[in-house]
Amino acid sequence: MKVAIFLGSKSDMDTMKKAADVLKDFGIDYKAYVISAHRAGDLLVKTIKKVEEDGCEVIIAGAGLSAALPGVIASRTVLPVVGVPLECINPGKSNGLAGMDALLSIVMMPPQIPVATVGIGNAKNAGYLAAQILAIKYPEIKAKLVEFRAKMTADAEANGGEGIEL
Ligand code: RP5
Repeated sequence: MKVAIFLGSKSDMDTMKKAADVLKDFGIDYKAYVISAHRAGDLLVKTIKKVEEDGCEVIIAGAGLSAALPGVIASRTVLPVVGVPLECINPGKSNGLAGMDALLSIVMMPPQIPVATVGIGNAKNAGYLAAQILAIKYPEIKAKLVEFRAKMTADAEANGGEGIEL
């Protein structure tokens, strides 16, 4: 397993699945865990150790509301942690501050313990960033990223980037 994805709650699954989908596209092996930093701190610490022992090289963590999860993980490992602030979508419960609460909580880490924070709900970018970090070490992942970017350029050319008539 190269990447561990942590979710603060099962209610975060739909959004965080998008990070997993990107990893799948690049053939990157991952495992996902639902563990709240606030509700199950001991289990979280144990699981961080376990994923390190299993060879994990990058961690993605998504959470909503006060969103301690990515920061707590970063405090417990020197692996790079990519944080995804989530809008809390919970029918019948408060939806928090539309993700601004989680964004500020995750991005405003104290010095020495960084979390690489992507945009609110942008779990896809967490997947791409994890792939780019791994590409430093794995040429096959780098080759796939280069190919993916080349296709983006070709699509942009085909979609008006080479000039259009208006
Ligand atoms: C956060 O609180 C979770 O990441 C989730 O986004 C939010 C609500 O959690 P649940 O009440 O749905 O478990 O910790």
